Amino acid sequence: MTNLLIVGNAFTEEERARLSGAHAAALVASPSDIAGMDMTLRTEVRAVAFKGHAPFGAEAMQALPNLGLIANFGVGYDAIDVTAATARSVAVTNTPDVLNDDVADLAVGMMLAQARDMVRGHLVVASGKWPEGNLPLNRKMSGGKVGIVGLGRIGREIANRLAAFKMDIHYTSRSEKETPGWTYHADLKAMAQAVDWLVVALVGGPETEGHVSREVLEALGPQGVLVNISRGTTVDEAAMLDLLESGKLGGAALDVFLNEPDVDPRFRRLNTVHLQPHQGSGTVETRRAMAELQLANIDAFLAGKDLVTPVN
Ligand code: 8YV
Repeated sequence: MTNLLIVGNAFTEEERARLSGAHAAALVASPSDIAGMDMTLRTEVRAVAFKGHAPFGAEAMQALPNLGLIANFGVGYDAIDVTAATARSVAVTNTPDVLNDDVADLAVGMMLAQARDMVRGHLVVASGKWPEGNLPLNRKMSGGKVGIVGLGRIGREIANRLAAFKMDIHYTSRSEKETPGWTYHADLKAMAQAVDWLVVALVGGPETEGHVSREVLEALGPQGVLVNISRGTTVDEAAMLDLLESGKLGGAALDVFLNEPDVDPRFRRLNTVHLQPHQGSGTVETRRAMAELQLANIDAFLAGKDLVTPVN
């Protein structure tokens, strides 16, 4: 009896083997493939292990009449229609906390890479072109002013790291938090005006779509740098590209984009950006911890026990 459906071609060989070693499992590449599966198999499935960013909506859920759990591989579950899941009494779980350090590390690394022009520096040395001349001088990061957009678990890890770089920490959040002397802003545009760096650490989904608007980016200005490690949807990407191209926004360091992995080609022509292929959580250690947490939720559900990290 196949009680687990593995959904998503983003799973590695090892992750798939671990899941199907623990539970009798079938596999499909995407949520949109579920409705086309054999009816008997669809009826057997009680839990889904999901990885990736393809939309998982009501139609895919309906095609699995005995579905009780969608276990997401990732902290962000914006691809899953949680309202539809809740309406069908389908539980959703995610993998919070285990990735906070890696995502925060990458954010800081991207900031340094952007400010210090590290990729071009590497290329100059690696290509043997250093004797032809030095790089133009770059910009100092330590001691600058940074605004964290969304002081959740990842935002706080980023802020803690940047405090060690002697940066002046500002933040927006649903409510003011207890912090060691950091400045709370109720208004994002006002914060953007006050800082040199804006680091987006919001959840994805409709409630944060376009939160970093053209107006906010203009307020950040020609000396400002936008950093995004959350979801491409949180930023008005077209406005960001316009402003980067015209020099009205100083730069960007991005791990996430609107149309991943088909990133807007306009990004490639800019030399004020540092770009990463959505790899914030992409270390061996963290992906293993995420896989373990996903499986722990599936194990608990299929054994009738409490879920480890429920969302709804
Ligand atoms: C992805 C992420 O889960 O956790 C998240 O929200 O965006 C990532 O860690 C990972 O890329 C697998 O899709």
